[in-house]
Amino acid sequence: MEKAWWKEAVVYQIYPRSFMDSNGDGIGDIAGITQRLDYLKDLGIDVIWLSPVYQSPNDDNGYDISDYRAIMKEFGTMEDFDEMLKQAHARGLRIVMDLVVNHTSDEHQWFVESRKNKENPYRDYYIWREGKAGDVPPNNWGSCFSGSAWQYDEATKMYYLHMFSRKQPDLNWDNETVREEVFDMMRWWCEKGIDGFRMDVISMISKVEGLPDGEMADGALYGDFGPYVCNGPHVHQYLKEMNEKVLSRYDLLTVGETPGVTVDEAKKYTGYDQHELNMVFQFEHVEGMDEENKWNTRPVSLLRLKRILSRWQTGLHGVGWNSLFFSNHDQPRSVSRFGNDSDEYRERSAKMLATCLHMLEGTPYVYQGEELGMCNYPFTEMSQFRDLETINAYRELVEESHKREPEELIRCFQHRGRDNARTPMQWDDSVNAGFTTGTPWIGVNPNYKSVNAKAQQQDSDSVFSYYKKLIRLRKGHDIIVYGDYKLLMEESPSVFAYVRALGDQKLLVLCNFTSEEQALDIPAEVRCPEGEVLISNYGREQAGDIQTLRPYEAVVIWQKQ
Ligand code: TEU
Ligand code: CA
Repeated sequence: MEKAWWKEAVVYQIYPRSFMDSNGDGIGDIAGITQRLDYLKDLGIDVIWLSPVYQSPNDDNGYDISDYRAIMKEFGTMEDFDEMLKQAHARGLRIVMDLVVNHTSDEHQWFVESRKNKENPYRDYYIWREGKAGDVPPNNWGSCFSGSAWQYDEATKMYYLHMFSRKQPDLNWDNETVREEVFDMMRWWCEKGIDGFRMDVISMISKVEGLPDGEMADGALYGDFGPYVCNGPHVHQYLKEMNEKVLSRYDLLTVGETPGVTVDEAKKYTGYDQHELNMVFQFEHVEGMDEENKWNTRPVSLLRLKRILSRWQTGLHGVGWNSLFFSNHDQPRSVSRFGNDSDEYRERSAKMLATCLHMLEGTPYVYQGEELGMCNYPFTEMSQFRDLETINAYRELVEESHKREPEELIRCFQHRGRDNARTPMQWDDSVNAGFTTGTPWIGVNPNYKSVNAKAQQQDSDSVFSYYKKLIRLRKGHDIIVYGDYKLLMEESPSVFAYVRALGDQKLLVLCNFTSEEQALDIPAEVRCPEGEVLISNYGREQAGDIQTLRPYEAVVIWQKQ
């Protein structure tokens, strides 16, 4: 398989608002990131993906951009950005920018013009339609953040489409001028020396012509836009164009965020012969468990997780490339969701999850604080939430439609809400976890006295030290990057076991996802009794013939014939 630096890299995602505040206003900023580059270097990661730092009115924390070539005031200046980029590069760290171009902010100059009148040269930059008789929106699509996907605009008495908030109007990618504007802006950042793009909801940029009504599920308030918006008719054409005009001209890491993607679609986005993107984020393993609605407290099914991840592993092997993640800024904390965040098992299960993920084929992504085993926040009331997805869902489901009970829904938010991932990074045990000297924009998790970076950097047995070791292993063992994958113990609801193979090497990965001891059932030909233990979260030193795994135990054994 062809080698590439972005296959060998580990990416670390920074959510700047919550990473490090350098000036005491309670909001993380770019100078704060620069201060902590040595921490990331110590961890051993290669690439930083920065969630958006562009000018924004912050309806959706920077995912609503009003100027793509300016830095958000709260985060600092373009000089701060240039300095951060320089300092990162000086340490051998690359910077990947978030590219949010399915939509802009409604405060972007393009939209300010577009809404003025129907003849405006920017009118066709966005998706405007007439309503149906009787103040009915053009179709029945619901936005991802509650309510209709259409907003009526008084000035021209027409509706504009917004798949996300009302302040995030969708760009019209069918307009060639829009595409050229986006490509221009991308080249501008590339010329600055950035190292790649994470492309926000890039699977949603091409809508089916005619914008047909979506199917209405039982009890749903809006129609399902999925088939008409995700992986739409021209998305691959537009990405090939982007690749030809921008991406292929620089040495970049590119990852598309692609809601609704299937393995077959992913082959088109990431296929080595397709000339679109390096890899995509798929969501089946984090969202696919939800039959109807993400607001539930259902536990994760390991069988299902294994089935999904294995399908992606084998599906893309040799054809395209996987990205590997259990958390990001839109997901709850991985140790709370897939592991066990009790005092007894938090560290053990955080290490197990990391092992399971980093030994798969693909590029691993570490979300800030995951390397410390940071947990979900104990939210109990609405005033603690900041995320518009959560706040809008409460308004729609409790206050307007009375479909849900307040306490029950808040329990679901506590379990699944995006704010779990957005509480401040826990640097040390001083006030506000060392994140800010001011008042943090969102509450600090009360467990920061025991869960923080400073303590873990000094402790060779910490989750942080374990991540360091995992990341280093990847650099010394090409089988971790390039080996193929086979699932073992397929029917076990408790153990995730797999074997990787490359030439005369074997890598056996054994993970117990439960708090009980589990018996193993590994075929003789893939057991590696003579192998070397590369890493273990119980300090296991000899491979031998392992018969059982202790609670949340993980072990990786490497053998060369
Ligand atoms: O997320 C896209 C997306 O699909 C999310 O709506 C995701 O499904 C949801 O957050 C899970 O509840 C991207 C960004 O990652 C997210 O932060 C933005 O809010 C969104 O796009 C709009 O830009
Ligand atoms: Ca600040």
